[in-house]
Amino acid sequence: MVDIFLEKEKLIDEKSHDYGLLDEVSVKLIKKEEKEAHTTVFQRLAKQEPQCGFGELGVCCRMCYMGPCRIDVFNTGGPQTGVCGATADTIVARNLLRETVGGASSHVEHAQEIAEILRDVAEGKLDNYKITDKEKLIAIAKNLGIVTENKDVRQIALEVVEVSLNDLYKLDKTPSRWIKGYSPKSSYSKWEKLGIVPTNIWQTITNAMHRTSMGNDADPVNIMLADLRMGLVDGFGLTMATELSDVLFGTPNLVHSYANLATIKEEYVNIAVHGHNPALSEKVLEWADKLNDQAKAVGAKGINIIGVCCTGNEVLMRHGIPLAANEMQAELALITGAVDAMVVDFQCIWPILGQVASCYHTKLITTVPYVKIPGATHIEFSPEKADEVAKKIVEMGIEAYQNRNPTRIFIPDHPEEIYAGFSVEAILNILKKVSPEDPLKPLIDNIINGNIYGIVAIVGCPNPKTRKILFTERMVKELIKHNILVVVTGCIAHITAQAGFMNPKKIKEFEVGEGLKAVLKALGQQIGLESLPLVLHMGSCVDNSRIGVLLKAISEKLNIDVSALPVVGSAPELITEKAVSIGTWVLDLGVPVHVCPPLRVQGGPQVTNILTKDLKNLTGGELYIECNPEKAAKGIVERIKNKRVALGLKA
Ligand code: BF8
Ligand code: SF4
Repeated sequence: MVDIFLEKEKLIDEKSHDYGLLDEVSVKLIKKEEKEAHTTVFQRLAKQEPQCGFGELGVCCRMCYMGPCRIDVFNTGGPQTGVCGATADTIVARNLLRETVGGASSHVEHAQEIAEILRDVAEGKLDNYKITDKEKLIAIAKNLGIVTENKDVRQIALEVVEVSLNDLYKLDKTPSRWIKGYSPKSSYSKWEKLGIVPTNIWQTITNAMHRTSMGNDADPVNIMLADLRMGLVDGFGLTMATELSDVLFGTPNLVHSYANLATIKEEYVNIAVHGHNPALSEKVLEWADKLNDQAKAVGAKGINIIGVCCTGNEVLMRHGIPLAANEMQAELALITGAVDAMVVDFQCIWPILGQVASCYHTKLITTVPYVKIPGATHIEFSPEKADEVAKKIVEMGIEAYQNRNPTRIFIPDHPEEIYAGFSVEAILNILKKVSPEDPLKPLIDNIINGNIYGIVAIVGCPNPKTRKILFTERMVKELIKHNILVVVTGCIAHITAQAGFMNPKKIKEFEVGEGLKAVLKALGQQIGLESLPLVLHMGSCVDNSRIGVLLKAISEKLNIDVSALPVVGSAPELITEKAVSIGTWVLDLGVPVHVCPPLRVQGGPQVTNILTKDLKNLTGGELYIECNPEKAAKGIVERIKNKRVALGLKA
């Protein structure tokens, strides 16, 4: 067992002061928050400490009212089972599966909402959205095995939607067509052998809740198989959400923009879009444009939309909207005193925002019937009312602008320049400039010759526990020294953008392996940049599916197993159940996954063994827990080296 208590001490040891290694501007804003809103994330975290060791190890069970039960994993004479007889491994496995359900259902419901918009557009019931990327629609149809010849776009869209919704609810026991169509062949055949390919997606979720309730599945191995199946449900949700969003809102391409809280502009009406669903944020953008003159009429220079968390990634990738704040910085955006409205939809929206917004003139607006926050104004969004709602939200921002308190405004200087928009299509377009017939060839050749030693996908969240030691930045710095191509999504994309890794002009400020530097330079120059950025921004958390699409393409082109590729995933600052479910899907694909803070499995030796050892022989995946950034980078590089050696490549 990795001693998480020791790891925790190490985190504390590395604090240089109260706010750890956080930059001066962040500290200034945090102090302003402390003074004006009487709360900060670090204070709230400190009040929780020491956090419950049973919870951290995953051995607390509250599935029934004979409990809550907890297991003494250190054998100091305490209980070895719960009242019902459940062992540590049973409890750990059940808890993990329920976490994975939490994440997977978030992504699946997100996907379903997008699919329903596409259905209504194709049926002619909705005219305020449209099919923007027809080529993408046809590509999706082909992946799903739908014949597209001699069919018009609406017909194709309807058939794609039918397959999508049928996957969710199908009554026959055939496997999900999305999972089959989008998964690497070698991984898929392993899943078939393990019997974990889902059929009806919603039923798979219901079953997971059922089997983990009291008095059902007590076999840790059987529960872990259900967990791996839930990872595939998550992959399904991610992929469907991304692909259908591209159809409706466009597939991202290279964009130039700026990152950090300095993108808030004092003379403008600032409206922050926060959450995950582009169906809302796209409309807010549209109406901000239409009502710009209205903002000027009240003395502003115009309307400035800024992006928070994954919605920020969505609108950056498709429109170049500035990437202002990650999930943890959402409250700091309000502390600037210059955000006039913050509109949210679902996921990763902290309840504290209601309290903090109430200390300023800011209007916090919730829009989803199942996501309401005390202190917020609720304006219910639905695709039919999208224009009306978006217009009202923008108008509320304009009105609130007039109530600002100028004495409380503090906006940092120096937005960080960034290039983003690296969808798989965008990456292939760049590679096509070098090799029009076979775009993957230059990428694969450079992996083979070692210029690119391996690819690491760094995904997930900004955990205040790891933010203090700048975990992500330190790990990325180590990886790029070793010629690792880093791709990012989610809030990690915000972190790396703010740290300068997406600014080609800053490459010289970092120690970068010569091979990687040369490749990025050569490819960047194909598109008029001095180099590609050190870190490629591939989108929001659902856009992890883009990484899956790329892995499928590479593995099938080379005809080798995904688990053999020199590729590793990492969630170095994990917060949410969604990050857990994404990680499970990546393990399913056969890719090693690094995490910190430790996944809550270490109280169950059998479950820990399955994830860190046995899985290598099942899917090829491997869980790797390490909470020191430099050591984590070393462990990741070692894993890539082993894969290169096994492939007979230069190590
Ligand atoms: O889905 S990275 S904190 S915003 S969970 Fe949330 Fe984590 Fe951010 Fe996007 Ni993803
Ligand atoms: Fe305790 Fe078993 Fe009930 Fe869990 S299900 S709370 S272990 S009695």
